[in-house]
Amino acid sequence: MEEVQVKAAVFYRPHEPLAVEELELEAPRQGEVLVRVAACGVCHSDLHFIEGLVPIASPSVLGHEAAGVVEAVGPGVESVRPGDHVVLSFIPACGRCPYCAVGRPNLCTVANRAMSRGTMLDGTPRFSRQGSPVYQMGAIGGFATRTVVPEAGCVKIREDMPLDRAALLGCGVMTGVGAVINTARVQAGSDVAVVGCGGVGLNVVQGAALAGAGRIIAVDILPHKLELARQFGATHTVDASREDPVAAVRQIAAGGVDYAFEVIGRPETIRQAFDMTRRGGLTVVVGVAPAGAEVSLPAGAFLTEKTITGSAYGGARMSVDVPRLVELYLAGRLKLDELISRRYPLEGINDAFEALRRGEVARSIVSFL
Ligand code: CND
Ligand code: ZN
Repeated sequence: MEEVQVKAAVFYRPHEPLAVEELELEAPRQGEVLVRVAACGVCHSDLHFIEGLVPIASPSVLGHEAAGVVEAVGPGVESVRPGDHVVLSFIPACGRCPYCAVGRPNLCTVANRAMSRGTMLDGTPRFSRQGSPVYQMGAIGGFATRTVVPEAGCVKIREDMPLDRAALLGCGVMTGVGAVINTARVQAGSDVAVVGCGGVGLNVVQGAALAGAGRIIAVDILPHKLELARQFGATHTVDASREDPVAAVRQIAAGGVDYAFEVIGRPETIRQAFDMTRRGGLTVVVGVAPAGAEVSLPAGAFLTEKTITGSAYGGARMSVDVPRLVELYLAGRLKLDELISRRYPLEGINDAFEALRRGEVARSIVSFL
């Protein structure tokens, strides 16, 4: 197979609009898959790169929340074939490293190395422009008409699952619901607070509802996000622009919640989530903080046996979790339609990021359908 031409949104430098331009895409190598992208969600992690808060290889095709249709496979690919519908994983776990071996594929050494380099698993990207490499976010680079990904980054799904909604499973839904189910293992009847109710946080809210949590307290600074959080299962809301969220949560759930999730990525709100966690409870940091940021915690609180942990990709075991999420959606138990506030063509990508920055959307998607 020959190289193909694709149209993609390319990040060159922070604080500059992405450039929508033609790139060359190499044919899939051993263990790789060529995918026609159907849709790619616009996640705040990509905005962190654009805002210069988190470093990424450059130039790079952003986009890590995608689904599409397999068009061709490289040598040795066995699990998918042309025509298959797939959700793409930005942590294509190798299955052999120590983390994979102990059942923590979201921490896979090989996939995380590829992620930090912006390459495929062999250390090189498949996009190029006039002969120079163009890197790919999370071994995906989903803001492109087509991409090449590792076989391990393809999760086959039912063909009756709409591909635009399936794309959301690739990050926001997996990260949010997974933080509740896989990382925290929220118990039925327990109290949960969610600080930050955007595309990922709303999925923490619906994950808590799925887990049968008791009180689900949504915290945000935008009233329309709190309204959405109610639709997604929040039982209480706190507008942190009007009142102290820690005091408010501790009043609603006497002494604090069993589980508090931070889904913004700021030291202040991580501290708030910790402070609204009750004795013996668990604080889960989902938000990605700016490079170099530090959080300070009251050391005395450890005597109360509080735990604080991170959650990467919602503890995803993609081949198990994605089909489960698909079944929940098709059974009417997982909200995806309600997450898609807007659809943009690839040319509208910079408007989509601007809308995300302003807090206007739950999630928007770039649709190639
Ligand atoms: P999005 O911008 O949609 O949501 C953030 C929400 O936080 C918005 O609703 C804001 O109004 C709200 N907010 C902002 N400041 C405050 C505040 N001081 N108090 C309360 N609410 C506030 O972002 P997103 O949902 O796409 O992403 C959220 C974070 O999750 C972000 O840091 C992203 O990088 C991270 C993330 C993590 C992972 C992972 O694997 N852990 C995967 N994807 C995204
Ligand atoms: Zn994301």
